[in-house]
Amino acid sequence: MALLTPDDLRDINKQLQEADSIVRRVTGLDIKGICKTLYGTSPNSEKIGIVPVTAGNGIIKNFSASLHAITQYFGFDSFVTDMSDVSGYYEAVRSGADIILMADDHTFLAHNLKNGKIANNQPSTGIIYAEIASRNQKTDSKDVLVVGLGKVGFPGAVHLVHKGFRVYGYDTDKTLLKRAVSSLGIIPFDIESPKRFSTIFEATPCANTIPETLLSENCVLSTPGIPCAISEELRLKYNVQLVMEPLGIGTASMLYSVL
Ligand code: NAD
Ligand code: 2YJ
Ligand code: MG
Repeated sequence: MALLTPDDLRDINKQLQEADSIVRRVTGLDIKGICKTLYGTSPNSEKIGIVPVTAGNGIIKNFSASLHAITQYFGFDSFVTDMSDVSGYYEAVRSGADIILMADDHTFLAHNLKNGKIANNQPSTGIIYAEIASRNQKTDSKDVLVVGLGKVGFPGAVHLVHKGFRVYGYDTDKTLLKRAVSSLGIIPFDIESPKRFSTIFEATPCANTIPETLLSENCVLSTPGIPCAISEELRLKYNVQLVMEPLGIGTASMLYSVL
């Protein structure tokens, strides 16, 4: 399980603003607009309690502060508890939180205490990055390549199949690839074949997972995967429309899904 680092979260407001403007250029909607159409929900003065968690590898510097900045960016009323863990959870509920946000090394959840809905960061992230990819305004093609079919990529692939896309999938783990092919009917993709795509969704923890032979001019690469799936050189060479941000887009998806 790849953990976020304080460095990934540096200047989260700026990263979110930049991601928002690319999402707008690619889809015609901003991140809020994507969330509203995806889940059919809108915020209604919900108060969000962010609880730092010390379990496992412990507090990630900037994590709770970044969630605070992200929730404020999306217009939510939010606060970080002074206490951590169980005491922090108690503090959040006693201070009137409607929604709890908290993460250990394995699970990052949003739990709406008012309606009982709960969201997990990994599928929520896969679904929203897949949704952004599916809204590529610059193409009529129904072909989408999904690279990485794990906890984030698989739910994203499911979403694209449900939306009627012709989904090509690739994962270095052949068992995972077989599972996705048999359960979703996606097309197993040979990463060495020279087919160029206008839309790619990538969710792996590795760098340089997309070879040049798959890129087309102005293609959309929607990727929550850290580090980046392509080099800066390839991004510039193909004018790749890169949607990549470390925490905010996935968090927005979680929050709107529990409203
Ligand atoms: P995971 O381990 O469940 O899945 C990753 C998959 O990628 C695995 O199935 C693995 O076999 C595959 N893979 C590795 N190298 C590959 C390669 N070169 N080509 C094709 N497939 C390859 O991990 P996950 O939970 O799905 O997370 C994926 C990435 O998304 C991680 O980097 C994680 O940190 C990141 N993430 C980002 C956000 C965000 O908001 N930006 C949120 C959640 C997760
Ligand atoms: O409260 C804290 O500061 C820490 N306990 C946060 C831990 C954050 N967890 C992760 O980054 C894990 N990868 C699990 C979340 C999956 C989303 N990337
Ligand atoms: Mg994100």
